[in-house]
Amino acid sequence: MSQSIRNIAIIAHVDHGKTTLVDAMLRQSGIFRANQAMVDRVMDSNDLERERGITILAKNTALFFHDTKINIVDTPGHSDFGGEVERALRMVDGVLLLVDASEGPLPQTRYVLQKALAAKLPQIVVLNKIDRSDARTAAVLDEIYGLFIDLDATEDQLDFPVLYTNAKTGVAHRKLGDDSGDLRPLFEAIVSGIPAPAGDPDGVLQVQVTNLDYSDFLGRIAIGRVFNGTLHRGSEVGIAKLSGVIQPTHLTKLFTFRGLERDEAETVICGDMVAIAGVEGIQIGESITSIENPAPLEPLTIDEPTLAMVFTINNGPLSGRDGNFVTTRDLRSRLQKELLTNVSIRIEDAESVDSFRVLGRGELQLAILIETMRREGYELLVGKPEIVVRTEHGKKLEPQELLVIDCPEAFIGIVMESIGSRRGELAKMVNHGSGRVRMEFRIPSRGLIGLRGQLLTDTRGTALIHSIFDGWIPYGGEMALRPTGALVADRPGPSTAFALWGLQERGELFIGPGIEVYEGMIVGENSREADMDVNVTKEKKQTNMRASSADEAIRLIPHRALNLEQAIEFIADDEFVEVTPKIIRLRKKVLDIKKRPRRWQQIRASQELTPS
Ligand SMILES: Nc1nc2c(ncn2[C@@H]2O[C@H](COP(=O)(O)OP(=O)(O)OP(=O)(O)O)[C@@H](O)[C@H]2O)c(=O)[nH]1
Ligand SMILES: [Mg+2]
Repeated sequence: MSQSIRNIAIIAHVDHGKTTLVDAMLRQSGIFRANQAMVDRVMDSNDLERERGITILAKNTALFFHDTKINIVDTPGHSDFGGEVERALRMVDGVLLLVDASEGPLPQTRYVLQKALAAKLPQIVVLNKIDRSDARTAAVLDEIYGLFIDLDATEDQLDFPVLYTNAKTGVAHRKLGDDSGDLRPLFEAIVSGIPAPAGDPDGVLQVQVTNLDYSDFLGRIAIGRVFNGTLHRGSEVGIAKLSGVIQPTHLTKLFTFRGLERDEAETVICGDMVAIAGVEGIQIGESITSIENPAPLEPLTIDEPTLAMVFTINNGPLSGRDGNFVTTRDLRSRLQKELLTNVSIRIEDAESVDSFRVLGRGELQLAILIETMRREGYELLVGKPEIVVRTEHGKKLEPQELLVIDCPEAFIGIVMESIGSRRGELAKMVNHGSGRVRMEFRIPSRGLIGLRGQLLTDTRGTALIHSIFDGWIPYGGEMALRPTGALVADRPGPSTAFALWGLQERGELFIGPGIEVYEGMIVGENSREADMDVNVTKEKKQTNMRASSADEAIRLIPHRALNLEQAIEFIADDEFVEVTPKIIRLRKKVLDIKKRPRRWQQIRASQELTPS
């Protein structure tokens, strides 16, 4: 029994301030040298996290408060990365449930709290951002009690400590307005409110591996928690494989966490978090135990994926120009590598030998994977996201989401209409009296594909949109597809300003002049329902007119360059997004104008109707 360790995870809805609070905790614990420059949200260490300002991967850190070591897992709040939170909860003895004092509990707050209650982890509720001018702290606390009750919390669980914080300035209060000037009340609440880890340092070794890391120097690194016994550097231990086999291995190096560093250790006793080098072949969810006397821990299970996308090799005419990895073999080995560290992803073979079906929790999760791959030098094509359909007792089921939209009152009508057309049903509407309303819908997950962009347009960028998986419902049949067709290049060549100028009334263009296109590439959105083949390479006929006055006539409306997520949202069933390290293009699946099915949507719909 170790008295001097506490293990906590910080959980919350996206952007409620988890990583900022960890910053403040690290600063105040004296982990950093006084003159050490520290960036904001230092735990969001990978490039994509910094660019997007969100946490994608759960990460460990540790600090000392007096003589107590506090191991902290910072988790992502975006629902697509819920798998990270589920794993983090396996490592800890309690959670800080953070809630924005103005936004209040949102779908992911519900999700993470539900998981924490199910794991019987004690909670400390932290109302953050109390400095916001629109903070409604008391009302939000009521909503949190309501949420606990709604999730069938026991009397004991309802008796949680509450703290009020400003994570940006690093202040925590026991009571609003008390004279606290730092985070001491929070540290004290963690030490007194979260139990010390159980386990016997002399007992049988049990380590659960919840994360993997890789270093060029040390190879694969397993990160996990020692639940029982003691790890000794250099000793022989067994990996309890998911298959039930115990595979012997040698512990080369052990590390514990301290701030952003890892300290080498000779021994790590139960209760602590550890990073272990030398355990080749271990996978997330497996455990490490004694070879002589194995006592494997339950393997980790997490929620199933709900969304799938086909990844295939780039077989377009411009393939291989930008990327280093373009073959089926490259794609397969990269995806297999992803499986090692990303447990909420699955990979299946698709119909053709050079494609794979990648299953995940949401569009953002898959977009992050694609973005990471293109930065590593991969080229690939990805298809339209589709939801995962299940069959249970002979019935076809599809996933449903709880969708929460917060927007100014003026947009209620248009939002309801957009969501209604995607089979969303209003479950609840609350008017906070601030000019904004909060609406809750239940909607098939399919209905969310492309919805975000649409709602932002509908509400002129003012809507806050949050959704979360909410169980399985009977499959509702075909859903309306993208209402517009594509403008499709009918021949290869560089685009010209003259040709684009002639086309811009037809719809919205995705490319500007001087861009190399190929037959079958999508250059814009048609304002009509059908696809339209267009020539974007047309040159103006030479005339005797002076060039300058001729060019004056060409005024191009700025085109809409789609980023990866927008491109994924845009494409229809018969289209691909082409991703290379340098460019994102959209294209038809069938490039050849003569071979391309003309009325693809109707053909598909009639296939749906034919009983197989
Ligand atoms: N006014 C105010 N802003 C805060 C406070 N805490 C965090 N923020 C801001 O809220 C934004 C989100 O903070 P993060 O720490 O990235 O939130 P997070 O919960 O880690 O977000 P995810 O990991 O992506 O779920 C940042 O712009 C912070 O500066 C606070 O107490 N007051
Ligand atoms: Mg974060």
